[in-house]
Amino acid sequence: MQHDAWQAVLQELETTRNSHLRDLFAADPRRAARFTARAAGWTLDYSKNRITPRLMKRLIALAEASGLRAEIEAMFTGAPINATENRAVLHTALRNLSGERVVVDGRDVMPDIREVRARMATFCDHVRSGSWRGHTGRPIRAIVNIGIGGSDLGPAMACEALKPFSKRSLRCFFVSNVDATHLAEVLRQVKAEQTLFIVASKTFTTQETLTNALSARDWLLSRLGGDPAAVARHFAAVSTNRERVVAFGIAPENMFGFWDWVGGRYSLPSAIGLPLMLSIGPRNFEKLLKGYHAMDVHFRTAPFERNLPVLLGLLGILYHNGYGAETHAVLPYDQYLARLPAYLQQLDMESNGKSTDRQGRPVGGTTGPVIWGEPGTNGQHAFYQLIHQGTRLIPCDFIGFCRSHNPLGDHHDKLLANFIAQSEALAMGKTAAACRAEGVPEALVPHKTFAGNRPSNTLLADALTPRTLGALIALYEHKVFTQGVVWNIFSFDQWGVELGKVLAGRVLHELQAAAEPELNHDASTNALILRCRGARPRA
Ligand code: G6Q
Repeated sequence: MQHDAWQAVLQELETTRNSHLRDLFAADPRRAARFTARAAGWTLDYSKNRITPRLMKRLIALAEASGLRAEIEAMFTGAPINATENRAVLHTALRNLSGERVVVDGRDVMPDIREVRARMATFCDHVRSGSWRGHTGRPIRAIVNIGIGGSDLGPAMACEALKPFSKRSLRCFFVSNVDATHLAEVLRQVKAEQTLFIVASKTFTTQETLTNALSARDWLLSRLGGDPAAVARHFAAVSTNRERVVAFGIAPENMFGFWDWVGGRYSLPSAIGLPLMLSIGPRNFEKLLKGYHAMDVHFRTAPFERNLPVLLGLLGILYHNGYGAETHAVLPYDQYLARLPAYLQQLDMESNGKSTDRQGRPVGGTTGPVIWGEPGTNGQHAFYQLIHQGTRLIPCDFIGFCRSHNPLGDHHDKLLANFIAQSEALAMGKTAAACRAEGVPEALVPHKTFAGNRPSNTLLADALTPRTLGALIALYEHKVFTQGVVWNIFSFDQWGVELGKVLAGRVLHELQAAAEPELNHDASTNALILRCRGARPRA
């Protein structure tokens, strides 16, 4: 981290370390307004953080000293900022609705993006209207996306989030795990003649995805009379690797491409979003892109003092590096966002789970936090105890909506009441004096006292829509980017994922070898391989 600017943050932090949020609110009637910012349909209230105006100034100065402004421009304009893979990072071009050119290696990438999106829209219209027929002449009723990681989590999360906008007669399923149970349980719920498989893989080399895709193809052919021509009516592919898609047997006209400058975990607005477009329709998909774009423009142009991604990024750094917080909880108060924590887990932890800086040296402090969470109010009856009264500091993001898609009785008022009350309780706590005033027996006072001063952000929008979802995802993408810049790490590679892929290939070979293999791993790994070989069914 930029040393002097960070030291200035730490110095200022010492002056506020002993201030309680109760006192900070009492001392400044304008605090909530002062620490509220808005963009792209979202309001961020960050007043329940351990901050003062002076501390925020120092944090903003840290962002400036880290060169964030120039880094943002470098990303948006296609500089090869994914340096270890020598690639541009242009997920923002996928939702660039401004009409501006985006040039990579001397070529404007926007016409290609628009061309693929138009083909996706035509394909989706055919499938949704029923004019696309399966091999036996029946319309499609089930979409099964086969992909993993970045080729799964985004569309899976977004299909769930935007269910109210979906075509209910077209059900979407997601198969990611190489564990056959995942595929088998999905196949039990669909009919071959009415199912469309989307094989989603940027590289088209991923073991899990190809294994599932081959098994799905066998299943389909076994049910449709074995005619290989059926594959063309029931399989589409999303990939950057045309050759391998064709080698798999998927017709090129059913392939939707994207580019190496789209990282897997940033790929939802690319063709990887095909299952989502099938589910919610091209017009709603366009609205999702508008939401992304609105947040992109905000990130690129708003002063850091009012810039939502920058603020969230800096506040995270305050807790992780200034207070030693290890984790960060994401708490959506909307059942449709049930998969958001898992999605953000990958986005954040795969991007910033790095211990080497951009110069190849060990990083000075800690980087990417552990991201976790569950939808409210379920979490309240499970792990919130630890957030309220445990020994760890856990910064939280509360995410909620003023209106519900299911306005049933007073459910939504109750949901919102919990949403609001939890951040209040975390910040204000409950004093021993308040317990005594309520007549709590003296022996129980320590147990019923809440220290409070536990920080949180509140993110609020009118309703969960394609637009607000797009803006929310972009908000977190750019938060992660901001932190990566300040930590001086590369956020867009994932060498840790690659190593696992290579090692699994070697062990697989040893598990399947007919003759007893010579094992040269550590003793534990050797023993595990032998144990599993011993339990294999004999041929
Ligand atoms: C994402 C990662 C990783 C990737 C999967 C699937 O940023 O790179 O999660 O998305 O490993 O890769 P393919 O799309 O190439 O199958």
